[in-house]
Amino acid sequence: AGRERTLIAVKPDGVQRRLVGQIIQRFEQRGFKLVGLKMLKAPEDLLSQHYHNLQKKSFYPYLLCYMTSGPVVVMVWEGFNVVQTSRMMVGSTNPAEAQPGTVRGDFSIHVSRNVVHASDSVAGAEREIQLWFNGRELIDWDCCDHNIVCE
Ligand code: DAT
Ligand code: MG
Repeated sequence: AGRERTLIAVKPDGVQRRLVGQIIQRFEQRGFKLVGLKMLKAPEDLLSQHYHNLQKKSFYPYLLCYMTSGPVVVMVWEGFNVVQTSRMMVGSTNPAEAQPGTVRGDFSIHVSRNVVHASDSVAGAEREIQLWFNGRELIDWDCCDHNIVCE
């Protein structure tokens, strides 16, 4: 269970607003381990696979436009229960409903500009990690406090 992984991405609005450092800091201080990190301008075909379940939504064209408007910072974080915990740290999809203390609840106001992505299930995380990263880009390393933060 300690090796569960999830995909977290700082979306173009988060990069533009220079929130990357603060977002990384939240995951580090919570106790998770960074195992992959890169910045890229996401190609449209990658985004269409990433958001394959939303292609029929009315907002989908705007979503693609926003997600290709600038670079994203994509990360893989590892640790106990990281998928569920990071969804809580990110907050509700609609920032108007996101609790203060969450990334969206602290840094955003509108659903179309909600700063960050987090995988919503373990299976979804595995799919998204394979989509955004190749195996060589994910680093297996031992964090010295592993046995301190997790049994
Ligand atoms: P989440 O990102 O919380 O997993 P989702 O997978 O349902 O949410 O949707 C993906 C993204 O699509 C979401 O982060 C922002 C955008 N989106 C969702 N609902 C929207 C809406 N009603 N209007 C505009 N954008 C929306
Ligand atoms: Mg989602």
